[in-house]
Amino acid sequence: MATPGEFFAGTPKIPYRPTAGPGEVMCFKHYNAEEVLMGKKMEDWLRFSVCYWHSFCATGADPFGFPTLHRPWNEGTPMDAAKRRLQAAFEFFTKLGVKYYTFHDRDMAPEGSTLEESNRNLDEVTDLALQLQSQTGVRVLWVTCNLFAHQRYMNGAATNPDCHVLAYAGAQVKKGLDIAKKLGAENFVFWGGREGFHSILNTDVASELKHMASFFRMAVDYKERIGLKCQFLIEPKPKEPCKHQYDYDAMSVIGFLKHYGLDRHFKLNIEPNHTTLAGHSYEHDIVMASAFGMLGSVDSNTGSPDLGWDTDQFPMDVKNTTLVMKSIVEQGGVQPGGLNFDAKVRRESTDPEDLFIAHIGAMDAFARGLRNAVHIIEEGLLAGMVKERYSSFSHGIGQKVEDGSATLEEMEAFVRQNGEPKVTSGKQEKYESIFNHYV
Ligand code: XUL
Ligand code: CO
Repeated sequence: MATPGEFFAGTPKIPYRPTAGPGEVMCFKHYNAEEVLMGKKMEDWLRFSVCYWHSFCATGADPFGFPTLHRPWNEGTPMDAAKRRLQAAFEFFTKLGVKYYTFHDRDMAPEGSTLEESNRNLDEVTDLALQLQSQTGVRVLWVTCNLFAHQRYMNGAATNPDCHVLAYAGAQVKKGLDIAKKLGAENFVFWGGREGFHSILNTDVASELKHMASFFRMAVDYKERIGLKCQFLIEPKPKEPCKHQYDYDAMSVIGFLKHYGLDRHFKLNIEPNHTTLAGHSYEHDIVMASAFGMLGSVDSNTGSPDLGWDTDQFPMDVKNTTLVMKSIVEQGGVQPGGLNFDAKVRRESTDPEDLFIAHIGAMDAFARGLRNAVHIIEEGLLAGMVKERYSSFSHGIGQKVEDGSATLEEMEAFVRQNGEPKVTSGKQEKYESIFNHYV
């Protein structure tokens, strides 16, 4: 068994080497943490975070096969393993040069046979987490509660037809919020893993949604009472595990929050693999959430476009990262959120160095995306073309539509006076060609 501090003994701190050759994958060629772009360091634009569940808890087991990833930090009793995992994770964060991590309560410490025992486990392991955080300066981007894995949650947590289960989820979130405060988490995520339904025949949709809103209200209330200063985030996902998930995509979550008057307490944590499962393009929910001032954080992963499930791959496509970073830079950054790698190495990627290679590759893909986005924004060519495309809304009748004061009678009078609008090319291919120039 490796001892703490030696889990990645052969790996030094990952350097920035922009001139490294194509086969050199254990260095950054694009991510230069301290470099300033548009007034902000790269590390502050990108705010990278490593996720605990995929990178340190996962074993590579899938519905068809046994574990393939035999991690030395997962050996020993559940509590021993939890502590060894933390040591390994902090060694990894530090060597990778990432300042944030994310975790579920049940990744951090094993569930006990009672709520009290689970809470004691969490207290004990998070004491060590706090110590490692202060030794290394690594911080918690977000905490979340696992309200989907245990059997009690099979029919939902906040939307369970049995209030006893909802109460259990509430008790778990109460502790999760205490832990978020203890560790100084900057955000707290709710992913409604089992909040949805498989059959409409046994489901009272209106009641379930009302209960979910009530649940969120209790969380907001408790957060305020304990003086927890972090951003609440909801993570949309359209399917898996439920056939229909209530938090289908960015717009359904925004609609839900506005309907129940909760929108000022929450933002969204957008995961592009979930966006593509909803049938949208990679960047769609990032753009939509940002347009409504609701983009809080990003679970930066990707799926396989040819598969219909959540493969949680590391994001390596520079066109996608450019589109994401364009939205983020245009809204002035994503803080206190960040780019959390909710991504797992393939079960066939069995070498410990694959964990580094995957993160480095994805960080470089986002660094390139950031550089591209900054070029696009600083040169302003695309923005100028878009502005021109909408210029009819800056004066006259267009201005009245813009500020919401126009009437249908005015529309009719305008057309009587001006006749048929002229045909104007959308120039999509021109935009695409210009975009390609920057990638
Ligand atoms: C599930 C998923 C979760 C959330 C946190 O698809 O993305 O890991 O990010 O519960
Ligand atoms: Co996620």
